[in-house]
Amino acid sequence: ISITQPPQVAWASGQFTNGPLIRKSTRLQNLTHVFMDEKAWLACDPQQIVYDVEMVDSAPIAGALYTGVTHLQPGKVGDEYFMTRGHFHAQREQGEVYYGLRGSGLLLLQDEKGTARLEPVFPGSVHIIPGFTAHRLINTGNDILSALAVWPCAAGHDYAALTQGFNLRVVEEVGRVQLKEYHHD
Ligand code: PAN
Ligand code: ZN
Repeated sequence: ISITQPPQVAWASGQFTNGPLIRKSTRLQNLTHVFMDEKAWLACDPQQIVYDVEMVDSAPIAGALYTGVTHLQPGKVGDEYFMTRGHFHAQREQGEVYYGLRGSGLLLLQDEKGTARLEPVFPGSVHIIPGFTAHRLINTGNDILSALAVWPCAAGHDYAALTQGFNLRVVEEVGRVQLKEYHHD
């Protein structure tokens, strides 16, 4: 009989201890054409980290699941809040679950017809992301937004399908969170 120590996550911070872990940082320079205001994006520090993903290094064998935490920094490009790039799964039918750990923000969900909706993300929030649904985290708060995700290794990521972007954007106007319909030209 063997007892194996599993990875451990601190719920309050989303920090993992006891790997095996993989880390990836996404900086403003990696987020070309993601934010609405191109001029404002060019004026930002390209090296600034927008989000880090730390995930358990699991073997992508049939039926396996990945677990990872996204830490999304507070900030804006122009008046648009920092957000993840967002994606459909390459295997469109594959779903995912997000759990809010700290901070406050929004989960943007958009189906293949382009219909968008939002769920508030907060410590303890549970988000069932169905298949055929693109997803993106948006940090509308002043602190780091951390959320844990579990998804099938087989799902894959399709970023290219969203080159037209999401139809709904979240901006700060006169100090308040505002939603804007957005259609790329
Ligand atoms: C998450 C995301 C993570 C980063 O683990 O990959 O939040 O967002 P982008 O992948 O859109 O840059 C997930 O949804 N995995 O499927
Ligand atoms: Zn996903």
